[in-house]
Amino acid sequence: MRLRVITALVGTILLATIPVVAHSGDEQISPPPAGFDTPRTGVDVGKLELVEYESKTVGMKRKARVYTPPQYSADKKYPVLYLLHGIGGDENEWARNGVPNVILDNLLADKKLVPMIVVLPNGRAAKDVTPRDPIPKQSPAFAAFEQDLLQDLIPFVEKTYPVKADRSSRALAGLSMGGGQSLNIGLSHLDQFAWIGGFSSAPNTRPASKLIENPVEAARQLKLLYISCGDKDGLFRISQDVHTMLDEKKVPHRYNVVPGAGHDFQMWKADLYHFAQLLFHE
Ligand code: FER
Repeated sequence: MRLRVITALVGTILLATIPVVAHSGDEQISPPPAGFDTPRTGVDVGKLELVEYESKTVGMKRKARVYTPPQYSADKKYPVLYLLHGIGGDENEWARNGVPNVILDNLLADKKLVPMIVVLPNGRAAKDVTPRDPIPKQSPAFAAFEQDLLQDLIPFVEKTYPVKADRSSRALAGLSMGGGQSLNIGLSHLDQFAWIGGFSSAPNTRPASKLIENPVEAARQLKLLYISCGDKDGLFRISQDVHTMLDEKKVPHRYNVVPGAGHDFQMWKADLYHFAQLLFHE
């Protein structure tokens, strides 16, 4: 509850303080159908478990949640989506406010999803930093997550679960701070991630001009780059700048601007619904 209040507060402050320029996306993506985030009777359900892994980066055990789909079997091999939270959250934020398991279970039941494992990390890689700390104290911990993810969490997941451990089977996406992390880490490690999503990305996003070193190579390697934001989100400018840069550098991407949407889980649940369906097709 407290995290939800913080996220709502951050959203409200952002709405109130930063002017928004009206802009529409290159393509209209229809909103999810009613009930996409509601448990349905007769639908097989996946599991959302809590795991701990040893982080050499932080020097302690750290927690993550892991979604395994219905009919999960160690005899199969699954692609993996790493899905990151925002400034007020941790490994529980998506589970608490975004019902990712319900959205994914429903998509699977409708045969709109490649069965995948989804890892929900704690993107604040520090011993003593909490969601209550001010942004300047939290930001370095969100930046340090790059090493934790690449050196500790991904190796743990690949040792522990039956997963396909190649870039074409690895996706990275997140909301707000997690969107910034996904763009920063993903676009500088295209050898590790072929599918990248930034949902309502925050000011931790590198300046657009610094996000992509080699546009030709990025265009060749990316299987999906998804940028989204509500046009009533105080952080809209960040996604607009990324989109403009990507157009200028001719890097193909999906740009989803949602008219009227703000900085909240209604937006991010819809993002997960759209983004997940695009993943892991040959
Ligand atoms: C900021 C405003 C918002 C910022 C981060 C955020 C790094 C993050 C918001 C969120 O995660 O919801 O100035 O600076």
